[in-house]
Amino acid sequence: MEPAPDFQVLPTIGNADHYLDVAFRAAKDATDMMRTGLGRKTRLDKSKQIEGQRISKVNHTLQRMLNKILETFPSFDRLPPFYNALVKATVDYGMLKQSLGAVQWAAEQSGRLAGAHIAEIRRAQKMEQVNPIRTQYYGRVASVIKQINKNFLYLEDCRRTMKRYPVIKNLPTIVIAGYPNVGKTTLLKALTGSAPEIAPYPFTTQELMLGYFEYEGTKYQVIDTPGLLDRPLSDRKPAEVHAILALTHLASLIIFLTDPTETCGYTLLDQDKLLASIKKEFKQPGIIVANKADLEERPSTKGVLHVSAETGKGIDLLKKKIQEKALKEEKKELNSES
Ligand SMILES: Nc1nc2c(ncn2[C@@H]2O[C@H](COP(=O)(O)OP(=O)(O)OP(=O)(O)O)[C@@H](O)[C@H]2O)c(=O)[nH]1
Ligand SMILES: [Mg+2]
Repeated sequence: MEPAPDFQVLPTIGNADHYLDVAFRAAKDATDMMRTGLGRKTRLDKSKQIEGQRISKVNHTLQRMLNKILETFPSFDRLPPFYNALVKATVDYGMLKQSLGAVQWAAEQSGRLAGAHIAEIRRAQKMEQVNPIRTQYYGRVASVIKQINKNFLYLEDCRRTMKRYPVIKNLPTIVIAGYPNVGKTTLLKALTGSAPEIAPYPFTTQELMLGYFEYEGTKYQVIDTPGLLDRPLSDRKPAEVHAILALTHLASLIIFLTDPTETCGYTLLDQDKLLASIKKEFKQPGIIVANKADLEERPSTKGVLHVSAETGKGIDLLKKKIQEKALKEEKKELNSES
């Protein structure tokens, strides 16, 4: 996956009145300074120059601000798949594209109107024609900008949502799934040896927990997804499903964590159902890990790795398995590319 785009630094989007205020004020300040420096020109020429400058300053100020909005929103067609899926799950993608299109349109309209009105000022023969032409440009450009006010407001909404996107590093990534209380967070700590970083996930109550470890020279990222991959997807509302499926783009590998002691409060049968439901959605390789091995001796089941996240038993073996699976996955990718 490519590195995360910088959603955190998207600048605040103002409303139509804000952009007009800034542009008109800039024009006024610029021409106030000009008045004294125009020397021996006729009154008509002075007026033409000042009013033409005002139009030009309003236009350039607007275009600079509008283009900045366009430049700072990421190019959605080229987003890494995880962020692309998040955008589609959290905002109205059509409306977002339409709003950016409206900003582009307004910048072009401002330029077109400015050109036409400046040309008209140049042609003016009389003093009293000049001011009304500038006033007309102000009115028309204000109406263009006000017309897209709802788009500014929508872009600001999107920005606030996107600011809450988690920043995910571009590393082989292990996602942990499993019912509440099976020990996901404890396993994350056992693997990474440290307290997890918390990253927001753009849904009210959920956040991601992130940790990192190095094994034989490779750095891995581990993600615990409390509240997301801890129930079968069939129990979810459609909006939640989209957000959860965005996670499928992150994982190089998935750990299905179970608690065969059932002290978590869920039967092993239910836990297996969750595993099956998640497996269907993720194409990545998975490792089934049975936790809390310190509580009771279990006959080892084929293909299941028994560990204790609490005591650290089996954690090194798990790291080795992670490395093997991740390497296999890398080879597969190489082969499919050739
Ligand atoms: N005996 C024992 N207890 C464990 C082990 N791993 C976790 N626990 C305990 O199980 C409880 C739940 O652990 P968590 O790591 O918080 O579980 P979780 O899956 O992150 O739970 P949610 O965040 O609610 O989904 C805690 O009381 C842990 O101390 C283990 O290997 N052995
Ligand atoms: Mg937890």
